[in-house]
Amino acid sequence: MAPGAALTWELADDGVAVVTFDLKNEPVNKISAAVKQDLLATFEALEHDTAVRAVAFFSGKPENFIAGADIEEFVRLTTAAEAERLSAEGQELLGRVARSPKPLAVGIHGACLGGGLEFALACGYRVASDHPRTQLGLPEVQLGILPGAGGCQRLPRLIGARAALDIILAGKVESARKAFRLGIVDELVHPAILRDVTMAAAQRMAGGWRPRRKRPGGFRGWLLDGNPLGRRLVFRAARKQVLGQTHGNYPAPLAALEAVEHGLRHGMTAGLKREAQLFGQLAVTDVSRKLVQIFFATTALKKDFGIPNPPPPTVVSRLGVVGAGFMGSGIAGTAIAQAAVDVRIKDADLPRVAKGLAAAREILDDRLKRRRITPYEHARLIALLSGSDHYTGFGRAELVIEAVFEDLQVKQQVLHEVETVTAPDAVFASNTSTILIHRIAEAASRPEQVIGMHFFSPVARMPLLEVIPSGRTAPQVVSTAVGFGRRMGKTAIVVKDSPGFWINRILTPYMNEAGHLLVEGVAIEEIDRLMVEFGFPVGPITLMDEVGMDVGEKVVGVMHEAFGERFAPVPAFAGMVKSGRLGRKVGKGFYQYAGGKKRSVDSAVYELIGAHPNGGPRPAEIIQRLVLVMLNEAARGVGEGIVRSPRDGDVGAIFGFGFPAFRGGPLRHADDLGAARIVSELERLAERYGARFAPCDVLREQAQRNAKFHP
Ligand code: 3H9
Repeated sequence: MAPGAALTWELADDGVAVVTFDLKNEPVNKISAAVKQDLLATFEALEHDTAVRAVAFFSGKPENFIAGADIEEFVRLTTAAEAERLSAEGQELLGRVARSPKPLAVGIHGACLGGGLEFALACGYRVASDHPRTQLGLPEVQLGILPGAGGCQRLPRLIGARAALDIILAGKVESARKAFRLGIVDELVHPAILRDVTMAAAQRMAGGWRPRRKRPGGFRGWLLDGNPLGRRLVFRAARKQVLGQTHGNYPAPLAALEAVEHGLRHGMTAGLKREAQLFGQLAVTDVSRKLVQIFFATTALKKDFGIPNPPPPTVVSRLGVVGAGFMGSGIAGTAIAQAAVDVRIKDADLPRVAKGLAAAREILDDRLKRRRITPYEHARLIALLSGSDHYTGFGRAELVIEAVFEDLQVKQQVLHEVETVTAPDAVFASNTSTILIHRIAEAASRPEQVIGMHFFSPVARMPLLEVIPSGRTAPQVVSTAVGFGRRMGKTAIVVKDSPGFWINRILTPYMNEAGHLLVEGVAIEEIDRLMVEFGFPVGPITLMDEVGMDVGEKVVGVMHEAFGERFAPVPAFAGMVKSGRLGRKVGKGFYQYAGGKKRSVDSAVYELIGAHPNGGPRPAEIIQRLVLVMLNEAARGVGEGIVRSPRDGDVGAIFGFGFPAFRGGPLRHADDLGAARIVSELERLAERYGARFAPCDVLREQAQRNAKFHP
């Protein structure tokens, strides 16, 4: 083998060549140009070696199979033609693997993603370990591209168009168990016997045996996607769904759909050609560049503890949660589901504890229902959950998170109680959204152990965690909070202890502006529709209903007090709270809710807030006001050091409330618009609508120096 080569092979006694892929000095195996050369040379040698009768292929990495094509390589491409060539070369290589006279069996343990799965699909037989780390999928559309090495062709042929589109169009990654159920994997085994089972399959194939696979989906599968008529319906439905979800902002899913459809209609060769063309077009789009930047930003955050020279985090094996409400139970259930830690919930009385335990359990039941965990794992995890109306069991907790009523005195009282029952080095984290951490810590006997961990609702689904050290928090406490948040599956950003932290700081002016627009006569649905088209998952009025008007009122109040007039609440909103229209949780807000679903706007609301929908400003002006007021506050926040970097600010906004990912986050979007343009627009808006639009110093300086947040 060539020195430094990523692939090595040796011949076992029975004519099976064992190939190992291990990219040296890299944490994961990825397919770069050099690896492609290596693969080609290796397969040529195997083909020519008459002693080789079959091949068994493994990764040399203990926890990773192949993470796909090398992303860094394709972001360097500058033209669609270059990108198309890259895709065609990948297809050619995998075509060769698929046509190889020496049959291949792969043993998959760890992540098998993108080009990695496309490689596995080109092989004759796939064995996967049933380890939780073994995940298979085609996440390409999450990067704004499509599976460009034959994935859009081979996956639908293997598992049927419907199941393949489900994975490709959403960029899904599935557990090995699900992949086995879908027919992507031929055998699912314990990691301890992965090698032996793969070798045995290769031996059988060396003897002429070939796997016989059933038609995907049985008769129903044939009816729907085994014939042209059924397929047409499948594609029509998929296209409609994609457009409904992306509003035309993300070109990759539609292009992937086209690549799959073209291949099934015109055959493999034509399909591959179209796939490569579309890959080429997508790879150089601005959307793809933005999504790749987010991938690298979140990857960097996985290793970043938010402080210089972070001490190793304390390993949390027992978590105490005080407050069995919606947030507390969400934190408890998610901590068990993701980190498998022992959790004890405490609340003032047993009925509340019982309710919290039931809600936490629902998170685990949901995982079971979605078959993310087995009944055995479910039973094991449920056993980790307990609760009480006193603090028994808290003495052994390394971390306690409080999620009690948003009141300084109440929180300080809980802190005092927790300190008396926990070990001196236990961490106390507050899930407050409105109270400053240093204020809570004023009541602490061990203030260095106090920190903020601000989760978002619903905890099980929202991917962001704000970690807020006060000026006195010990570095190890920061590492512990970030580390544990990460184990809970969250992307954690460390933010400054300042009113609203990062997310509420930039959301509040946006929500308030929606209120101003309402009062000026813009219809509720119109405001929401425009922002959904801009790329938000829901509009600001729907978001208010989700958050709850009472919570919103509290947040605005705090911000108004801290920052003055530009945060002044819209008076009309007070009526909503007074009349009990708190939002989804009570079944009525701006919209009506029935059976857990959002229904139409409740027109009675207009009277309540004294507004009369009459059109209001032009759509472009509405969008501009909502977006620029947020960008202005975000820029101001960066200037104040609320986030440690524009990277954290962008990732936070995308994961915290769904700022459109294809725009790269509020600060990248500001860079795209340009500070000079934003400043002049803000000045115009300030003249027309008031000082809340006055451009902040950070933007003014940037405009002067022609500077950017992300140089
Ligand atoms: C593709 O395949 C296109 C094809 O269809 C067609 C082409 C023609 N490339 O996340 P981690 C780096 S597109 C380059 O901390 P984990 C990562 O940046 C690809 N680098 O580890 C980090 O670098 P550093 C489709 C990559 O264990 C280091 O590896 N595939 C790639 O938490 C460790 O990463 C994907 O989208 C890559 N493909 O998670 C999968 N993958 O140490 C992307 C990783 O310098 N990758 N790196 O900061 C992942 O989802 C996760 O990294 C993975 C491991 C689950 C694999």
